[in-house]
Amino acid sequence: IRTLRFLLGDQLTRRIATLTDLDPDHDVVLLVEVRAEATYVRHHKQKIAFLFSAMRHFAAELEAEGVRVDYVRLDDSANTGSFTGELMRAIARHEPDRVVVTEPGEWRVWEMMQAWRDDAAVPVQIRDDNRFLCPRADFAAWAGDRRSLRMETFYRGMRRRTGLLMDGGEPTGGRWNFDAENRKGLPKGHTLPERVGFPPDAITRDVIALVEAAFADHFGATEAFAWPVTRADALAAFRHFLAVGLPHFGDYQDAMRTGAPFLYHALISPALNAGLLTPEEVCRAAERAYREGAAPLHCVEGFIRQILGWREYVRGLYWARMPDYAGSNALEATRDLPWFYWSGETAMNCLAQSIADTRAHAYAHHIQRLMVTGNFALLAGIAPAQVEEWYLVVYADAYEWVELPNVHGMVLWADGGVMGSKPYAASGAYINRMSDYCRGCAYDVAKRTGPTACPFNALYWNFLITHADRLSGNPRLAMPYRNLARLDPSVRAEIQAQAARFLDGLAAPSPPVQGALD
Ligand code: FAD
Ligand code: DLZ
Ligand code: SF4
Repeated sequence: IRTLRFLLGDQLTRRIATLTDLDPDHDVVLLVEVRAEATYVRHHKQKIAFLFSAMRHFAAELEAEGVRVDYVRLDDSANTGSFTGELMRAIARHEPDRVVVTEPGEWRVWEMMQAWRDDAAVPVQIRDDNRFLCPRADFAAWAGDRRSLRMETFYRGMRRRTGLLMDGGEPTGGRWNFDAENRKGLPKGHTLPERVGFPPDAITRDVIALVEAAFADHFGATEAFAWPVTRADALAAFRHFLAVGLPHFGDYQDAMRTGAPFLYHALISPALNAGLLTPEEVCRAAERAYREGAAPLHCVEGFIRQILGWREYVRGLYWARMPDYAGSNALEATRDLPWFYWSGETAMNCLAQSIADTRAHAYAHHIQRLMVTGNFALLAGIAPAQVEEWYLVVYADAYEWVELPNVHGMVLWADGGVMGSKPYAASGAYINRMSDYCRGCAYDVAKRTGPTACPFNALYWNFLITHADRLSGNPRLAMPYRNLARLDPSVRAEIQAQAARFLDGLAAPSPPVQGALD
């Protein structure tokens, strides 16, 4: 064997750097299902099933093309359970001249790869991940050692660099950003499109059975599994989004509705992150939809900004600032993650709904992640590492390169402003404006204090009071701090007492444990 090409589970594209010079006559492609990757955090069962199924389908496609594939299954008796163990075993098995891999999506695996270079009996070549539109080195050069890095500046550079939504040197439509038009709530009675689901085929059913047996104690249900696990199905899902979702994507991007986990979102992040779709092709297709008159500019710009802007930006930031990035805790948040993040057992309806969606689908859309589960964790001062682990576990699209900046930086402001100029703290009024959750809630969103008051309200004011030293001078928070200053000191004290009572209650043992102690 000339070259052993080791493909990780989130690198499932024929165009990945690992395979560009593949020689079917002399090379072997290695894919491995390993326990360590499924358990370094205890991923949602659907995430593991999605990835194993996508890996098995991709391996079959390579084989159909005449490529020699060495596929190690989770239940193969000699499986050592880790990337390193399986790579070393495969080197012994095939005796290649060299190993080729593409850089991974997580620092943890990057460190493993450095060790392979030292320890393997043959040379190990690590290639740049050519799926991203901004190479790591280019982002690092842009970032330099600046303390704060704004997405908007980066995004404009990426528009210029790729020519996406550009007319000559100018942004199409004369503006870079149509975010102000992307904040509508859903009108009452508005009918939403159905999700295009992909019911499990025989391979996915096998994998689900394997996951249910091997990872029985992991979070999440598999009954509603409907993710596309091949490139062909991922393309079909994306085409449906282009026709049905994109024309409304911008308008209702921030809306939330009970029993409607998907709204007009694209549902492509698991496929995109695993390699079944490429960011460039989905951006180009969205632009084409605008040019052909199939979707309005503010929707297309909103969509392209998420991928060309946010997605590339968080990936660049992750690699430019790791490993130190994960260690900061600017707001000194230390509270334990409440048990209801796993059980969904809370009277706060917005949280219960978002967590139920997450458990059923390994998915929640952006605003649920940011303004419900995220906002609560920020206001309640939950320890960043615990919140980050939760987000890495529960979503089918979660890898540290994308999860960490979103949680550590955007949601928790634990980086002290590298990513966002201010924390996204909000009271119940925001959730009420953007959703119908409050109508079905045991709490009253209009109240700040008292036994039925929405907890988000006291927590929000308490958050501003607690962090006044750090945040009150921030010009983007001038208005909330002016409102706070207008509150009568007795009202402030009442709010603080309300928040303290609520937060003390969070520390209480979860209901089943309480039952056991009685
Ligand atoms: P759409 O809403 O249809 O958006 C289209 C695409 O834009 C997404 O598929 C995604 O690739 C990209 N995108 C949108 N927002 C972001 C963003 N903030 N960062 C990076 N890409 C973005 N996304 C992940 O892929 N993995 C994660 O682990 C992840 N963790 C998140 C954690 C928090 C706290 C928050 C606030 C956001 C997180 N996101 C993550 C971003 C975003 O919520 C998801 O990408 C999106 O919900 C995926 O669903 P979709 O494909 O329907 O997205
Ligand atoms: C997430 C994941 C899981 C659950 N299992 C595997 C696996 O068995 N084999 C594999 O190659 N990759 C898996 N992955 C994805 C890896 O964790 C991912 O490649 C790294 O986190 C780097 O991004
Ligand atoms: Fe959430 Fe408060 Fe609304 Fe209940 S009232 S759904 S807790 S924001």
